[in-house]
Amino acid sequence: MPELINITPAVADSLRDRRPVVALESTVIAHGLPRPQNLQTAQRLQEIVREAGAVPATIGIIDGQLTVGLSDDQIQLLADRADIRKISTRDISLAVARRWNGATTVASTTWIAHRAGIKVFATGGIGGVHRGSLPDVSADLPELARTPMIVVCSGAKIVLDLPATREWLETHAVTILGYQCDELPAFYSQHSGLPIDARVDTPEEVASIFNAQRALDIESALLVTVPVPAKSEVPAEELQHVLTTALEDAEWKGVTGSALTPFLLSQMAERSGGATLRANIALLENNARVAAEIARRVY
Ligand code: PSU
Ligand code: MN
Repeated sequence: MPELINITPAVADSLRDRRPVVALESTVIAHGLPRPQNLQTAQRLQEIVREAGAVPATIGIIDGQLTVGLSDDQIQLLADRADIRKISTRDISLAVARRWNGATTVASTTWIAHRAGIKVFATGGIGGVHRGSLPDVSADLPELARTPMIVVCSGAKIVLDLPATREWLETHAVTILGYQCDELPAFYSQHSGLPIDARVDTPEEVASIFNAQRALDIESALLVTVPVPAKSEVPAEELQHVLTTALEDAEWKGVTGSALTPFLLSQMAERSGGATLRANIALLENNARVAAEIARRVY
Protein backbone atom coordinates (compact mmCIF):
# COMPACT_ATOMS: atom_id res chain seq x y z
CA MET A 1 0.00 0.00 0.00
CA PRO A 2 2.68 2.60 0.82
CA GLU A 3 3.97 2.41 -2.80
CA LEU A 4 0.56 3.59 -3.94
CA ILE A 5 1.10 6.81 -2.00
CA ASN A 6 3.52 9.10 -3.79
CA ILE A 7 5.15 11.41 -1.26
CA THR A 8 7.10 14.11 -3.05
CA PRO A 9 10.75 14.60 -1.96
CA ALA A 10 10.32 17.90 -0.06
CA VAL A 11 7.58 16.36 2.07
CA ALA A 12 9.32 12.99 2.48
CA ASP A 13 12.57 14.67 3.60
CA SER A 14 10.72 16.79 6.17
CA LEU A 15 8.86 13.80 7.57
CA ARG A 16 12.06 11.77 7.80
CA ASP A 17 13.88 14.63 9.59
CA ARG A 18 10.83 15.24 11.85
CA ARG A 19 10.35 18.76 10.57
CA PRO A 20 6.79 20.20 10.60
CA VAL A 21 4.43 19.33 7.74
CA VAL A 22 0.85 20.54 7.19
CA ALA A 23 -1.51 18.59 4.95
CA LEU A 24 -3.95 20.58 2.77
CA GLU A 25 -6.96 19.17 0.89
CA SER A 26 -7.87 19.63 -2.77
CA THR A 27 -11.68 19.41 -2.90
CA VAL A 28 -11.78 22.98 -1.73
CA ILE A 29 -9.64 23.83 -4.81
CA ALA A 30 -11.59 21.80 -7.38
CA HIS A 31 -15.13 22.06 -6.00
CA GLY A 32 -15.25 24.45 -3.05
CA LEU A 33 -14.09 27.75 -4.57
CA PRO A 34 -14.74 29.33 -8.00
CA ARG A 35 -12.01 30.01 -10.57
CA PRO A 36 -9.69 31.95 -10.39
CA GLN A 37 -9.81 32.32 -6.60
CA ASN A 38 -9.41 28.55 -6.19
CA LEU A 39 -5.90 28.40 -7.68
CA GLN A 40 -4.82 31.65 -6.01
CA THR A 41 -6.02 30.37 -2.64
CA ALA A 42 -4.31 26.98 -3.06
CA GLN A 43 -1.01 28.75 -3.76
CA ARG A 44 -1.53 31.26 -0.96
CA LEU A 45 -2.25 28.50 1.61
CA GLN A 46 1.06 26.84 0.72
CA GLU A 47 2.90 30.17 1.08
CA ILE A 48 1.31 30.82 4.46
CA VAL A 49 2.37 27.39 5.74
CA ARG A 50 5.94 28.05 4.54
CA GLU A 51 6.02 31.56 6.04
CA ALA A 52 4.95 30.05 9.36
CA GLY A 53 7.86 27.61 9.26
CA ALA A 54 6.30 24.35 8.05
CA VAL A 55 6.21 22.41 4.78
CA PRO A 56 2.86 22.29 2.93
CA ALA A 57 1.66 18.96 1.54
CA THR A 58 -1.36 19.51 -0.69
CA ILE A 59 -2.98 16.14 -1.30
CA GLY A 60 -4.85 14.93 -4.38
CA ILE A 61 -5.00 12.12 -6.93
CA ILE A 62 -3.25 12.38 -10.30
CA ASP A 63 -3.80 9.61 -12.82
CA GLY A 64 -4.64 7.23 -9.97
CA GLN A 65 -1.55 8.17 -7.90
CA LEU A 66 -2.37 9.25 -4.36
CA THR A 67 -0.06 12.28 -4.20
CA VAL A 68 1.16 13.95 -1.01
CA GLY A 69 2.74 17.27 -2.02
CA LEU A 70 1.17 18.15 -5.37
CA SER A 71 3.37 20.20 -7.71
CA ASP A 72 2.26 23.63 -8.98
CA ASP A 73 1.28 22.06 -12.32
CA GLN A 74 -0.75 19.35 -10.61
CA ILE A 75 -2.57 21.89 -8.44
CA GLN A 76 -3.31 23.91 -11.57
CA LEU A 77 -4.74 20.82 -13.26
CA LEU A 78 -7.11 20.21 -10.33
CA ALA A 79 -8.06 23.90 -10.27
CA ASP A 80 -8.68 24.32 -14.00
CA ARG A 81 -10.30 21.18 -15.33
CA ALA A 82 -14.03 20.64 -15.14
CA ASP A 83 -13.81 16.82 -15.03
CA ILE A 84 -12.01 16.45 -11.70
CA ARG A 85 -13.82 13.97 -9.45
CA LYS A 86 -14.59 14.62 -5.81
CA ILE A 87 -12.99 11.67 -4.03
CA SER A 88 -14.18 10.65 -0.61
CA THR A 89 -12.77 7.64 1.25
CA ARG A 90 -15.12 5.22 -0.50
CA ASP A 91 -13.81 6.39 -3.89
CA ILE A 92 -10.06 6.04 -3.23
CA SER A 93 -9.84 2.46 -4.54
CA LEU A 94 -11.85 3.38 -7.64
CA ALA A 95 -9.58 6.34 -8.35
CA VAL A 96 -6.47 4.16 -8.04
CA ALA A 97 -7.79 1.25 -10.13
CA ARG A 98 -9.26 3.49 -12.83
CA ARG A 99 -6.46 6.03 -12.80
CA TRP A 100 -8.69 9.01 -12.16
CA ASN A 101 -7.67 12.58 -11.49
CA GLY A 102 -9.40 13.48 -8.25
CA ALA A 103 -9.65 16.08 -5.55
CA THR A 104 -9.63 14.75 -2.00
CA THR A 105 -12.17 15.74 0.69
CA VAL A 106 -11.48 16.07 4.41
CA ALA A 107 -12.27 12.34 4.74
CA SER A 108 -9.90 11.06 2.05
CA THR A 109 -7.22 13.67 2.77
CA THR A 110 -7.21 12.55 6.42
CA TRP A 111 -7.00 8.90 5.33
CA ILE A 112 -4.04 9.54 2.99
CA ALA A 113 -2.19 12.08 5.20
CA HIS A 114 -2.23 9.76 8.22
CA ARG A 115 -0.82 6.88 6.18
CA ALA A 116 1.90 9.20 4.87
CA GLY A 117 2.89 9.99 8.47
CA ILE A 118 1.54 13.56 8.65
CA LYS A 119 0.04 14.68 11.97
CA VAL A 120 -1.55 18.07 11.19
CA PHE A 121 -4.13 18.95 8.52
CA ALA A 122 -5.73 22.34 7.80
CA THR A 123 -9.06 22.87 6.04
CA GLY A 124 -11.98 25.33 5.97
CA GLY A 125 -15.08 23.64 7.33
CA ILE A 126 -15.53 19.92 7.78
CA GLY A 127 -18.54 18.03 6.44
CA GLY A 128 -21.17 16.77 8.87
CA VAL A 129 -24.82 15.87 9.28
CA HIS A 130 -26.84 17.59 6.54
CA ARG A 131 -30.21 19.23 7.07
CA GLY A 132 -33.10 18.11 4.87
CA SER A 133 -35.14 14.97 4.46
CA LEU A 134 -32.46 12.40 3.52
CA PRO A 135 -30.18 11.21 6.32
CA ASP A 136 -26.97 12.49 4.67
CA VAL A 137 -23.89 12.25 6.89
CA SER A 138 -20.54 13.29 5.44
CA ALA A 139 -17.84 10.62 5.36
CA ASP A 140 -15.66 13.27 7.00
CA LEU A 141 -17.21 12.35 10.36
CA PRO A 142 -16.43 8.60 10.53
CA GLU A 143 -12.95 9.30 9.16
CA LEU A 144 -12.30 11.78 11.99
CA ALA A 145 -13.57 9.17 14.46
CA ARG A 146 -10.96 6.63 13.36
CA THR A 147 -7.88 8.72 12.53
CA PRO A 148 -5.49 10.09 15.17
CA MET A 149 -4.64 13.40 13.61
CA ILE A 150 -4.93 17.12 14.42
CA VAL A 151 -7.50 18.68 12.08
CA VAL A 152 -7.64 22.50 12.10
CA CYS A 153 -10.92 23.96 10.80
CA SER A 154 -13.59 26.62 11.46
CA GLY A 155 -16.11 24.04 12.63
CA ALA A 156 -18.52 22.35 10.27
CA LYS A 157 -19.94 24.16 7.24
CA ILE A 158 -22.90 26.36 8.09
CA VAL A 159 -25.11 24.56 5.53
CA LEU A 160 -25.18 21.58 7.91
CA ASP A 161 -27.21 20.69 10.97
CA LEU A 162 -24.60 21.97 13.43
CA PRO A 163 -26.19 20.68 16.68
CA ALA A 164 -26.55 17.17 15.16
CA THR A 165 -22.96 17.32 13.85
CA ARG A 166 -21.69 18.36 17.26
CA GLU A 167 -23.60 15.45 18.91
CA TRP A 168 -22.18 13.00 16.38
CA LEU A 169 -18.62 14.06 17.16
CA GLU A 170 -19.25 13.72 20.89
CA THR A 171 -20.73 10.22 20.51
CA HIS A 172 -17.69 9.12 18.49
CA ALA A 173 -15.14 10.55 20.93
CA VAL A 174 -13.73 13.32 18.75
CA THR A 175 -12.35 15.97 21.13
CA ILE A 176 -13.17 19.53 20.03
CA LEU A 177 -10.90 22.38 21.07
CA GLY A 178 -11.77 26.05 20.65
CA TYR A 179 -8.66 27.92 19.54
CA GLN A 180 -8.80 31.29 21.32
CA CYS A 181 -12.60 30.99 21.47
CA ASP A 182 -15.26 29.73 23.90
CA GLU A 183 -17.81 28.23 21.53
CA LEU A 184 -17.84 26.18 18.38
CA PRO A 185 -17.29 28.45 15.35
CA ALA A 186 -19.91 28.26 12.60
CA PHE A 187 -17.75 28.51 9.44
CA TYR A 188 -18.65 31.97 8.01
CA SER A 189 -19.60 33.16 11.54
CA GLN A 190 -17.69 33.14 14.78
CA HIS A 191 -20.67 31.95 16.82
CA SER A 192 -22.86 28.85 16.83
CA GLY A 193 -23.99 28.83 20.45
CA LEU A 194 -22.66 25.25 20.67
CA PRO A 195 -20.08 24.13 23.22
CA ILE A 196 -16.47 23.09 22.72
CA ASP A 197 -14.75 20.61 25.03
CA ALA A 198 -11.95 22.98 26.05
CA ARG A 199 -10.53 26.34 25.14
CA VAL A 200 -6.84 26.57 24.18
CA ASP A 201 -4.87 29.75 23.57
CA THR A 202 -1.53 28.49 22.29
CA PRO A 203 -0.16 25.92 19.86
CA GLU A 204 1.76 24.37 22.78
CA GLU A 205 -1.52 23.54 24.55
CA VAL A 206 -2.80 21.77 21.42
CA ALA A 207 0.44 19.81 21.19
CA SER A 208 0.25 18.70 24.83
CA ILE A 209 -3.34 17.45 24.43
CA PHE A 210 -2.38 15.62 21.23
CA ASN A 211 0.60 14.07 23.01
CA ALA A 212 -1.72 12.82 25.76
CA GLN A 213 -3.98 11.29 23.10
CA ARG A 214 -1.01 9.57 21.49
CA ALA A 215 0.23 8.24 24.84
CA LEU A 216 -3.28 6.88 25.52
CA ASP A 217 -3.49 5.38 22.03
CA ILE A 218 -6.77 7.20 21.33
CA GLU A 219 -7.73 6.51 17.74
CA SER A 220 -9.88 9.55 16.97
CA ALA A 221 -8.88 12.97 15.65
CA LEU A 222 -8.31 16.10 17.69
CA LEU A 223 -10.44 18.84 16.14
CA VAL A 224 -8.99 22.33 16.59
CA THR A 225 -11.66 24.88 15.71
CA VAL A 226 -10.64 28.44 14.83
CA PRO A 227 -13.18 31.24 14.25
CA VAL A 228 -13.18 33.18 10.97
CA PRO A 229 -11.27 36.48 11.44
CA ALA A 230 -13.75 39.13 12.72
CA LYS A 231 -13.33 41.52 9.77
CA SER A 232 -14.32 38.78 7.29
CA GLU A 233 -17.25 37.35 9.22
CA VAL A 234 -20.60 37.38 7.38
CA PRO A 235 -23.31 39.13 9.47
CA ALA A 236 -25.92 36.68 10.80
CA GLU A 237 -28.98 38.28 9.12
CA GLU A 238 -27.32 38.37 5.71
CA LEU A 239 -26.15 34.80 6.08
CA GLN A 240 -29.54 33.47 7.22
CA HIS A 241 -31.21 34.78 4.08
CA VAL A 242 -28.74 33.39 1.54
CA LEU A 243 -28.53 30.09 3.39
CA THR A 244 -32.31 29.56 3.45
CA THR A 245 -32.56 30.35 -0.26
CA ALA A 246 -29.67 28.02 -1.14
CA LEU A 247 -31.17 25.15 0.88
CA GLU A 248 -34.59 25.64 -0.79
CA ASP A 249 -32.94 25.69 -4.22
CA ALA A 250 -31.12 22.44 -3.55
CA GLU A 251 -34.35 20.78 -2.40
CA TRP A 252 -36.30 21.94 -5.49
CA LYS A 253 -33.57 20.94 -7.90
CA GLY A 254 -33.07 17.60 -6.17
CA VAL A 255 -29.34 18.16 -5.60
CA THR A 256 -28.00 15.36 -3.36
CA GLY A 257 -24.88 13.31 -2.64
CA SER A 258 -21.44 14.71 -3.29
CA ALA A 259 -22.86 17.53 -5.45
CA LEU A 260 -24.80 19.05 -2.53
CA THR A 261 -22.00 20.81 -0.60
CA PRO A 262 -20.40 22.44 -3.70
CA PHE A 263 -23.87 23.54 -4.89
CA LEU A 264 -24.76 25.21 -1.58
CA LEU A 265 -21.38 26.97 -1.30
CA SER A 266 -21.56 28.43 -4.81
CA GLN A 267 -25.21 29.49 -4.39
CA MET A 268 -24.37 31.36 -1.19
CA ALA A 269 -21.32 33.07 -2.72
CA GLU A 270 -23.42 34.29 -5.64
CA ARG A 271 -26.34 35.48 -3.50
CA SER A 272 -24.16 37.25 -0.92
CA GLY A 273 -22.26 39.25 -3.55
CA GLY A 274 -19.08 37.34 -2.71
CA ALA A 275 -19.23 37.91 1.07
CA THR A 276 -19.28 34.18 1.89
CA LEU A 277 -16.45 33.59 -0.58
CA ARG A 278 -14.28 36.24 1.10
CA ALA A 279 -15.05 34.71 4.50
CA ASN A 280 -14.20 31.23 3.22
CA ILE A 281 -10.81 32.37 1.86
CA ALA A 282 -10.01 34.35 5.04
CA LEU A 283 -10.73 31.40 7.32
CA LEU A 284 -8.78 28.99 5.11
CA GLU A 285 -5.73 31.28 5.26
CA ASN A 286 -6.01 31.77 9.01
CA ASN A 287 -6.41 28.03 9.61
CA ALA A 288 -3.32 27.24 7.50
CA ARG A 289 -1.26 29.60 9.65
CA VAL A 290 -2.57 28.16 12.94
CA ALA A 291 -1.96 24.61 11.67
CA ALA A 292 1.66 25.45 10.80
CA GLU A 293 2.22 26.89 14.25
CA ILE A 294 0.79 23.74 15.83
CA ALA A 295 2.84 21.47 13.53
CA ARG A 296 6.01 23.15 14.77
CA ARG A 297 5.21 21.96 18.31
CA VAL A 298 4.18 18.38 17.49
CA TYR A 299 6.85 15.68 17.10
N1 PSU B 1 -14.19 23.43 3.46
C1 PSU B 1 -14.34 24.51 2.66
N2 PSU B 1 -14.78 24.26 1.38
C2 PSU B 1 -15.02 22.98 0.91
C3 PSU B 1 -14.84 21.85 1.77
C4 PSU B 1 -14.42 22.15 3.05
O1 PSU B 1 -14.10 25.66 3.07
O2 PSU B 1 -15.38 22.81 -0.25
C5 PSU B 1 -15.07 20.42 1.27
C6 PSU B 1 -14.20 19.47 2.08
O3 PSU B 1 -13.37 18.78 1.18
C7 PSU B 1 -15.18 18.55 2.78
C8 PSU B 1 -16.30 18.49 1.77
O4 PSU B 1 -14.62 17.29 3.05
O5 PSU B 1 -16.40 19.88 1.39
C9 PSU B 1 -17.55 17.90 2.38
O6 PSU B 1 -18.33 17.34 1.39
P1 PSU B 1 -19.56 16.34 1.73
O7 PSU B 1 -20.49 17.15 2.56
O8 PSU B 1 -20.11 15.91 0.40
O9 PSU B 1 -18.96 15.17 2.48
MN1 MN C 1 -23.06 13.52 1.68
